[in-house]
Amino acid sequence: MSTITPLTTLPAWAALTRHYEQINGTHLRDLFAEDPGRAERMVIEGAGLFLDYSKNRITDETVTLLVQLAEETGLRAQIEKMFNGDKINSTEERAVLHTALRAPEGASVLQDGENVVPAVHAVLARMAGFSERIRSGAWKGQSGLPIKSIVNIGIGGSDLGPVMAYEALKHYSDRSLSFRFVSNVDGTDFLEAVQGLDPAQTLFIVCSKTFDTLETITNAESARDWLLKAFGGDETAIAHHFVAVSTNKEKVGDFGIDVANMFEFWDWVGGRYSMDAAIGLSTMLAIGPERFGELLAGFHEMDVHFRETPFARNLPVLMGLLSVWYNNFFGMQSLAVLPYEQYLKRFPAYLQQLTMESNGKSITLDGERVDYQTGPIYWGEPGTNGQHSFYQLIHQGTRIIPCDFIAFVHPLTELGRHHDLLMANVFAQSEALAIGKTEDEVKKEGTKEKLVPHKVFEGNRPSNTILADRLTPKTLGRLVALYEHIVFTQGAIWGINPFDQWGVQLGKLLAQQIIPDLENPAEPTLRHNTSTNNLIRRYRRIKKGLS
Ligand code: G6Q
Repeated sequence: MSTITPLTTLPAWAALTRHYEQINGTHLRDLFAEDPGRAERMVIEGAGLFLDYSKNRITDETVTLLVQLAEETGLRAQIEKMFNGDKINSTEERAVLHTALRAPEGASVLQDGENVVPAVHAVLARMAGFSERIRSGAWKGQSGLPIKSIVNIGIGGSDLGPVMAYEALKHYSDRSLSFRFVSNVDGTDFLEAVQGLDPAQTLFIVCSKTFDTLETITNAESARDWLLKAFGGDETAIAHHFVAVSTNKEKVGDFGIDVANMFEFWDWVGGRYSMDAAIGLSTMLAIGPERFGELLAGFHEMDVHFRETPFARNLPVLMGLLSVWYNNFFGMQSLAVLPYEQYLKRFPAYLQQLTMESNGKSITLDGERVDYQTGPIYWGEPGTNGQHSFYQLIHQGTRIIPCDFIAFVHPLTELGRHHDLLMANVFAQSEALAIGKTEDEVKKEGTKEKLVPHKVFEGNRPSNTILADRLTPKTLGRLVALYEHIVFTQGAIWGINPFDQWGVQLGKLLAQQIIPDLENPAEPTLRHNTSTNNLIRRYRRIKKGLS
């Protein structure tokens, strides 16, 4: 029996359905023409970010109704539950406390009656001490040489955050150290990552919450072999060249890494919410402890904004609600995140996991199947590159794709006119999408009759523009936390659990069953689906050189 009022029976849902009928036929061109104050009114400044949301297919009434929906679904109470350490990840019976990872020293966040903040800061202090030793050259490899290359081994949440943050903050990184990231079980990933590295000056960080992930353990074993080969099999080298980040001390020890070289985190931190836990060790090594502290401060600023700001002025709440508006009422299926900042080139990939692993669910917290759409498909690439590839579909395709443009007033690297040109493009794109170009306008340009329909831009394509001052560690923290809380807002509206990932399990289990079928020297009896059986037989046959 359901204990939660089904989403589609809420009064705000019905009101939004009626409101959608009224607004669907309205063009953004008219919304702007009829309301001169729109652009000034529909902006929010919060937690160091500026959001212009005026180019959305909304009126003030839409915002009122969306906020009403958030109230009726209990978003406010859900937010408090998260911050207070309630076990809101109900299918795994865990608290969801990534916000405690960036709580300032001296704050109190209770988990099962215990304040977790001192433990968080104790790990941060150990990470800082270790980072200083590596960065200063005090930490020596097996042969007495300082570390020059750091290889992060991890996958999913133990990889995407570290890679994205390293790329995003490269400007602030110690360029005398090189950083590489290995995630895929495809051996090419490992071999390419260690290509040209000197084992005597290489440090591996094995990042795994569980320390039993097939890809990570396989890569870590290959790393151990690679290192030991260079040191004639002397296992004492491991302590100088391997550290671990995990919640699982026992397995770290079993692997052969000294637990003194392990940086801990906790089961109340989800993998995709862990880049600001010890999983961010590579980030700290790259930018130093002080700047890592600024990153955490940025996250925390957004946490406070999310928790304390009224919904209509709350960046993550409003952006989350707008995505619900498009996803559930307009039936738009995807959402593009388009950073106009080359350093954010891995940000869309990072967001794909954050958003889609979190809200790619079809069962409510009550165990009922949803009768509405949940997580949209997130994707994107940095501008202006994307403009010369997939933007065509965003401008003139049959599907409408709401866009989040992210841009910065100041570039990190000054180079002639480049930044003004970049910014001119981001401003131009959102205007072209919203306003478009009418048939009359195209004709007035003297366009040949038969080309006119091809050159018409419908417009009415929605977007948000986030304009920040400069990409600093703090701003990155604010941006990541913004999307974390957008995901939270969406999940609360849809009544699903954004913090589990059961969908990843089935494929993992099946792979485990197939491994012996591939490695068995004798012909195995295959009991899979017939297509899978055929593929396995063909693979075995060709691999053995039989055709
Ligand atoms: C993230 C997911 C998943 C996880 C990886 C790696 O939220 O749970 O992407 O991070 O499967 O897991 P380990 O860190 O346990 O190796």
